[in-house]
Amino acid sequence: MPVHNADIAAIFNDIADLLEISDANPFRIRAYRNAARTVSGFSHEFKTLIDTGTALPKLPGIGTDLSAKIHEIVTTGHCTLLDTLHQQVPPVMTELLKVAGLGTKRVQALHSELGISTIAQLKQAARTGKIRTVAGFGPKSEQRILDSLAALVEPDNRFKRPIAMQYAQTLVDYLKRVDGVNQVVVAGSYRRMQDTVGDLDILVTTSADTRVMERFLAYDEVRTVLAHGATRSSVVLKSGLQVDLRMVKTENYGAALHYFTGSKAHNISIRRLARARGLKINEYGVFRGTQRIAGETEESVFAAVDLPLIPPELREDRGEIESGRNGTLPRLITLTDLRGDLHVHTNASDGKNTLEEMVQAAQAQGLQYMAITDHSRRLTVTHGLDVHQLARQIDEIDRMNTANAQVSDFIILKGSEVDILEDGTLDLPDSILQRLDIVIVAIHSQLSLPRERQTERLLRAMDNPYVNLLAHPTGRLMGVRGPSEINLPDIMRKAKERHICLELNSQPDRLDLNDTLCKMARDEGVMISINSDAHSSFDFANLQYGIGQARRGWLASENVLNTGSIEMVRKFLQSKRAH
Ligand code: DGT
Ligand code: CA
Ligand code: CA
Repeated sequence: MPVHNADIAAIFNDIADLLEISDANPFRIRAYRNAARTVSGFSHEFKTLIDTGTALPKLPGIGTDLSAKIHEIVTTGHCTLLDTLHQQVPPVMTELLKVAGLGTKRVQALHSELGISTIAQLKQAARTGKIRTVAGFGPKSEQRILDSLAALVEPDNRFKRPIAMQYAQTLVDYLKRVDGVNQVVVAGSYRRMQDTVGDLDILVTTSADTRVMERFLAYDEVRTVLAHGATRSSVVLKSGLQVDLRMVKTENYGAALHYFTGSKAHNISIRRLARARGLKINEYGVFRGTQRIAGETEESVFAAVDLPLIPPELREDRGEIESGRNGTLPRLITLTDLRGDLHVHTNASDGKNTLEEMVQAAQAQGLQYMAITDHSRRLTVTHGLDVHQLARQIDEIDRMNTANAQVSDFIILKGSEVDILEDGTLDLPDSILQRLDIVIVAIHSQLSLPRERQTERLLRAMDNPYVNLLAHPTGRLMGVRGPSEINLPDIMRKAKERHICLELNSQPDRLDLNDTLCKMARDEGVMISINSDAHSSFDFANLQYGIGQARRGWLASENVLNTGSIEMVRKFLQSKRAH
């Protein structure tokens, strides 16, 4: 039974839940919650690292103890601490703790008095006036419970891309090993590179005598079989991820792939085009009357409605059909187009690796240059650099570049990720900013100011003559908080006017700017920079997620600053100082 990062994260979350119920030290509880988040957002499978004998990465909040636990979980499938906690703590009513106003003591009281252990039972008891009969509760607290039950948001069951990828790749490898299986492809939102997926839609082509359906249902990660047929089945994996598998004939492959790649909105528009030509499109092919005229390849389906192949990332009915017809589809950026990374941290602030280690990792990623942009001092949680520390780093980078020049062409740019203070001024003085090659600015506090004030704050920061790049412009953190309220058209106008790049931050729970905002920036002629925001040498792998989002945002290589040579990048960065 393979152990995925998400399984490790689930165990850490369970530990945190149980510690919470037993009133453990809040710091310890938070350590497990943070570790769960870090593990599930990490771009490499721990199992693979351990199986290949790779040293576990240094990750924020994961010290020796948690590393040992990860090792234990991956190699044994269990965590002794969790097993012990399960024995010590009474049967858990963790889901009740999610109801605002219910702490451990009250949950236990409700359990012992009324036998309540689920949200459904709680709701029933509150509705029928039973809660108020328990000592310590009254009609008022009963009403409060009903109110917070109403406010409980449905859990978001979508899976972030890196996690979906880990489940998908293991399953695809498994299916490919089954006799008689030819092609295996994951369609749906997964193929369209969406930042989250609701479920996996897998298509397989096979020879006649394959037992792939049986093997699929027997996959050891399957928890529940929802539907089981000769050519299509649906299951839920132990992780909660649903997977639909469809067997398609080779001759129908293109039509099926197009249909199940979606999006639904795109499919509807394509079918409308077909109808206008007297054709009918479904998952088996393109038909004129009863005659099938296309469907073996996706190209043939598009060609039947006079379109070139539209890349899956664009299939959202956001203008791709018109562009295809006019011959103006963009040549979408690819990972290998990136020549550098302009947002990287080291252990001088909250990164985990040294400058040298980050240089090695960037070169291993195939990059030719990288900007070191540690945090400024305001962000105390990140051990930001003050003027003197930054000055020392600048000297160190100068020395390294000189030494490197003997052995390689790799260039380190001197930079900083400077905090934008609440009034829009910057956390470092111009005297030090002018010594840098690149100045990134970003908001890390007061993310929920009113729209007008937040916009003013950003615009003022962007007026500083040294600013080159606005990092993670909207501040969204998937599953944690939405985007800040800002007037993006105003920000984009200012960016263009002041030669400031907007970032597409590639951390998989940021992906900020998102797809539609990337497209908007492109249409406005604003330069984008796709950066890893690496905090460890493993994080250059984030760039693949940024590229997925960039492609959904219609970006071509020429829209992205760090596809250029170091000379072009320097020219862009310096162009604003000449103004
Ligand atoms: P998800 O799973 O919520 O992340 O999003 P999708 O796009 O993967 O949606 P899903 O799994 O419900 O369906 C996969 C594809 O199948 C979808 O993108 C388009 C196609 N499809 C599903 N239902 C319909 C439908 O009612 N009409 C059409 N034309 N296509 C559909
Ligand atoms: Ca899907
Ligand atoms: Ca589906």
